[in-house]
Amino acid sequence: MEDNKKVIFSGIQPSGSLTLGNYLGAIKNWTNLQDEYNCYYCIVDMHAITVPKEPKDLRKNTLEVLANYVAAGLDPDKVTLFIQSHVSAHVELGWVLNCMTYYGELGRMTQFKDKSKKQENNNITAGLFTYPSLMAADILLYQTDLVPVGEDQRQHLELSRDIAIRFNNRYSETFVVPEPYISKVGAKIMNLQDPTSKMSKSDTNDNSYILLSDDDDSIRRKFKRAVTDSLGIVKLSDDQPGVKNLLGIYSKITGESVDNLVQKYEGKGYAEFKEDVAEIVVNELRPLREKRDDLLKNKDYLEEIYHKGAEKAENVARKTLRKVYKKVGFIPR
Ligand code: AQP
Repeated sequence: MEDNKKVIFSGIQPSGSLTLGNYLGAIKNWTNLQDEYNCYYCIVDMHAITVPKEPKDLRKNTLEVLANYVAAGLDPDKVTLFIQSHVSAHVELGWVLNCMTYYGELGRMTQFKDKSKKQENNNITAGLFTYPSLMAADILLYQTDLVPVGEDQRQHLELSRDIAIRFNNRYSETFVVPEPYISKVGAKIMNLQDPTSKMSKSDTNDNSYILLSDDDDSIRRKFKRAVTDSLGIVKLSDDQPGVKNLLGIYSKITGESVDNLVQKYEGKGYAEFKEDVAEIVVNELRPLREKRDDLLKNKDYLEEIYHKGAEKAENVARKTLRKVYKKVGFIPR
């Protein structure tokens, strides 16, 4: 890895099959960064257990996320691909940062508020509450300059920055303070049934999301059912969140500007527009799905990738952790 390159860190939870939101908001952007930056892309399995998970599903989803990373074009020889639970420095730094994060800050996180509402019997775990300080540890361990995430993660990243600044002020310069790297188009892909909330892999309504594992016909069916409005005009307006979302998806995949798309669909109804969006998504996801399925047949290769990734990540993470332990006053072993 070259030292003069800026460092990028990002990750995805193996909390289910990945969605078009994870792909367009995260992975697709990551592939464009791998030559210019020193990139760490993690599968954050420890974050995934902040809400209960079946062990066998977690194992399956973890390998699937890795296969999706590689299928989407991330080159394991250029970037560091690894599983969070393989590098114990994440929880170790996570604990130290927990002790520097305020209760009030964590309580203000909108993801915590949203996810805790969905928990049955009010069984909200401490892990869900302190998720952002573990996320701060993930990022700060690698002296990360830039964090490419979707708009939905901006608030967590702001908190990571605040924690880094607080630590640096209290103990002297230790962490690089990371900046968000959020692309404008496709920054937030919305739920197809309720376009005012984001598309999420843990949603219970199967029609609300497009999964990277969905077959062509399911994708077409879901777009056909996507909620729009009764105006019947394809234009970019906050009053038409469903149409706006479909325009964003179309534009993000093809690179065509939204203005061009609005012109193209002038005088045309939603049916044709939705069919076209569906075809674009089908053509984008089909090769990815096929490659992903091939990779999943080759478990040895996937294992080789995550072993090598953990080793590389561990070396860097330990160095930061040693520095942190010394600064807070822990006696070296
Ligand atoms: N709808 C989205 N639009 C754009 N980006 C998105 N991301 C997630 N959903 C969208 C981006 O994907 C990355 C990984 O997210 P994550 O899985 O770690 O957590 P998440 O944001 O909580 O994703 P989900 O799909 O909503 O998972 P669940 O349902 O388990 O909570 C991040 O970069 C995120 O911005």
